[in-house]
Amino acid sequence: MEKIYWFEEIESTNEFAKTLVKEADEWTVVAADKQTKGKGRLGRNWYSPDGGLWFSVILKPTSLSHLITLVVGVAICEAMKELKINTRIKWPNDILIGGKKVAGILTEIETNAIIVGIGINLNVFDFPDELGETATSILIESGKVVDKKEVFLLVLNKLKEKYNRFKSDDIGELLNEWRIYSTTIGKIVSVETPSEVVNGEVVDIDDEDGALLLRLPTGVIKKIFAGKCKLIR
Ligand code: BT5
Repeated sequence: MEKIYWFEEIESTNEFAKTLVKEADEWTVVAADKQTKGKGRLGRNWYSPDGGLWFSVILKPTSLSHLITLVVGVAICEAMKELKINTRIKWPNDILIGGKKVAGILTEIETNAIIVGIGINLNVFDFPDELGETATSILIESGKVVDKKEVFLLVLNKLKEKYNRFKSDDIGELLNEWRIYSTTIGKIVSVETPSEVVNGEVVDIDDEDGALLLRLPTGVIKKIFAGKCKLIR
């Protein structure tokens, strides 16, 4: 059984999860109605008002790999499908509706655990100006207010199902599921990695580690492990 901490307000559920991670059992969950310092990747901010679903899960798999981000993406898309909402995944961690971001995943690898942070814009009406063009919510897309706890349990259950398969080494099939939701494969993209910007066509993701396989204009296939991906066409 999981242990769930649910706060009305917190700085960041990922940061709080970090304070528990050493002693915590797997499936310790930290959730909050609102975050005052929600985090994205690489120090970016994550807008986390009331109405959204913001939570972090502590997992302790034997191999601590970023592949888990892809597995979580599939779990979120499947949960959304049950709500009759079609979502797609932009590698590695953006969940989109009609090209706009509805959810994000922040995977942080600690010494003995992985903290998976999930943010889903559920009942969020509007966004700050800088996100107006790129972000959306379930409420904006469907016109319906959804039950936060119900979506939380749905996502958590999907995550358990996928994670059990991940642990039993069913990676190939999970990656196939990821490919079905992907909006990145076959596209021309520009990827900003920590060290450079690389343009090319996405041919696939790597079966071993989920890295992006990019065909450069020279024809060479380059493996990208981390970065921010912009769709060009
Ligand atoms: C992410 O980062 O997409 C990871 C988001 C993870 C949030 C969860 S909420 C629970 C847990 N606790 C935390 O503190 N974080 C996790 P990244 O790919 O770096 O995207 C960040 C960018 O998305 C920002 O720079 C904005 O451009 C945009 N953004 C910020 N807030 C957004 C929102 N609510 N909806 C859509 N886009 C947003």
